[in-house]
Amino acid sequence: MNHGSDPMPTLETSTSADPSLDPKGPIEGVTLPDFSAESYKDAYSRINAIVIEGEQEAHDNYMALATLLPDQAEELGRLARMELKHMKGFTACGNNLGVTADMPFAHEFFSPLRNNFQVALKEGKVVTCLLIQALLIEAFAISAYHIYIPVADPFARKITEGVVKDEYTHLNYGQEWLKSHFEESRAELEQANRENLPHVRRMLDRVAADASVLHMEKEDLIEDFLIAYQDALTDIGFNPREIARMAAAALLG
Ligand code: PL3
Ligand code: FE2
Ligand code: FE2
Repeated sequence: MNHGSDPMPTLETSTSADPSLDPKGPIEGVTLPDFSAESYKDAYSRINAIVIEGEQEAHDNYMALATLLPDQAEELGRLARMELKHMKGFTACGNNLGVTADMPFAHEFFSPLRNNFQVALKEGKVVTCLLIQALLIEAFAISAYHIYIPVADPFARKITEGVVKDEYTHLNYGQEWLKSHFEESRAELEQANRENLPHVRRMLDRVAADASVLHMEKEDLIEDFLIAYQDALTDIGFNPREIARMAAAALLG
């Protein structure tokens, strides 16, 4: 990955609680795209829509989880509200660039994970719902936002830096719940991983060409996603061999 620490001229100087984000602005080896190019705006119309739709669905998913975990309703409601704030932030990013988000594309993009979440919800499968939303979708968001920050326009960069900190608290929420129910959740987690990780891989494949127009490389997205996801699985209680087997599901799907 290309997170260097060269003291280049700065875009802005906000510091971040996340040490993997370089607060010094442009990084050696990173060239910023032309944010006003038609090709940039075209790719952004789909990526921006994916992010807006993802944040909206994250809101809906936490509200749905609250019906399965009524004693957690207050905390889940708090997470859901953060997602709406993220959605508004990313809507502003599109408006700022004069881009119209392609929402029908994004709605279809999320349909495999949305459908699997809805089926699990109807069956009362909390563990599967948490794996899909709090682990897979949040890890996907964290990787995307990390890789986006160094190549974002200054307005979007500021917003994304704030959002990514929140996403860690969402990943952590799922992690803590699953950790404290590990033995009884293990089999369902493995099954849900097998059924959903291949969808994440296909989502990454589908977004790669547009992401590259934004100067985000697929290899970096995959690397960052796997780091966040594997860290979460380790914390929950899986051993390295089990995690390797779970990650391999992405190749088989
Ligand atoms: C959870 O809180 C939100 C889920 C959102 C999913 C985001 C997936 C993003 C994939 C595209 C990467 C580009 C990021 C650019 C940001 C404008
Ligand atoms: Fe979010
Ligand atoms: Fe989130």
